Amino acid sequence: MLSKNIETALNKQIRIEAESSQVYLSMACWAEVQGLEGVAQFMYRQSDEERMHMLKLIKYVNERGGHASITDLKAPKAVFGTFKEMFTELYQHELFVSNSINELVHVAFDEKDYATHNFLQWYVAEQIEEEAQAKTILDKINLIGDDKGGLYLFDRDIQQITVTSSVGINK
Ligand code: OFO
Repeated sequence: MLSKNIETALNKQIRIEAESSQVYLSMACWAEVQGLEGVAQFMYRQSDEERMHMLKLIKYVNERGGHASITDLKAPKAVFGTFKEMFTELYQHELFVSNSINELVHVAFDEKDYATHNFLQWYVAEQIEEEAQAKTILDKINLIGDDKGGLYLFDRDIQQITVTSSVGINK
């Protein structure tokens, strides 16, 4: 059975994962209307993954005697100045999510809720992977700069970008 404190903290994370899904969906739309199909597909996939992260938390809360709350969400940014700006925001967003997961792990530990602490380890590993991937992409974008040809190739190659983290978690 979850304590009220843990339930509230997990519900906060459910909302963050839902908002992450919306953030990447909005990035997918912007990339798509800019004509970068590869980037758009990558963002659509990221958005789906965030929804999966949200669902995993929802199921956990409901199965442990809590009640997952589905709330209204903050509207994501719809327009970006450049692709570099968009990928910088993606990286910053992943850092923010990692922080939030770390805080959650801390709460679980403080409350001696070892089942939740154990459940959250999947998210800890996932964030290592997502942060590494976002950083790899941002490094590539920084190399390309404003070069249109580079961006064209990047759009083609982004489908292949995957970072094998040392943790080796399967999604
Ligand atoms: Fe939910 O992993 Fe990214 O944010």
